[in-house]
Amino acid sequence: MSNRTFTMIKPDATSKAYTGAILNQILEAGFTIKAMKWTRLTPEQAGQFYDIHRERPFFGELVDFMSSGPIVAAILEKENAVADFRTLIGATNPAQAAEGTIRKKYAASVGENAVHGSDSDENAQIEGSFFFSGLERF
Ligand code: 3AN
Repeated sequence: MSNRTFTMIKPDATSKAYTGAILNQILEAGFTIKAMKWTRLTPEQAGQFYDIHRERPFFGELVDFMSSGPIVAAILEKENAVADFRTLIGATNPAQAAEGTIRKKYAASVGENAVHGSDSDENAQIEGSFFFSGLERF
C-alpha cells in the first residue's frame, strides 16, 4: 500500500474561490503536501490526463471543462492516502456524496465536481508524474 495520492482542485472550485477552504480541509484531515502547483491545462494536456475516458460520452465536456481555467495540482501524503482521500472527497456525483465531504460542500455536478483524487496507488504514481518532476517533490 502506498502512502501517497494525487489531487487536483478543478476549475469550478478555483473560480469560485474555494481553493483555500478545500486545501484547509485536506490539511486538517492529516494529509501533508509533497508537491503543489497552480497551473492551467491545455485541451491537449487535459485529454492526455483523462486518456482512459477518451471513449466515454462525456470526454469532450470533461476536456473543455478541465482546460477552462486554473487548477491546483498536488501530491499528498498520509497513511492509506488513496482510500482516505477518496473518502474525504466523497462520491463522483455530489448529489450522492456523504455529508461533510469536499464534493458535497463545494461541487455543483458530476462533471464539475471540484476535486480529483487518484483511484489507485498505480494511478497516483502516474498522475503525480504527469505534473511533477523528481526535483519538485519534497
Ligand atoms: P472520479 O473523479 O470520482 O474518479 P471518474 O474517474 O469516474 O470519477 O470520472 C473522472 C471525471 O470525469 C470525474 N471527476 C468527472 O469530472 C467526469 N465525469 C465522470 N462521469 C461523468 C458524467 N456522467 N458526466 C460528465 N462528467 C463526468
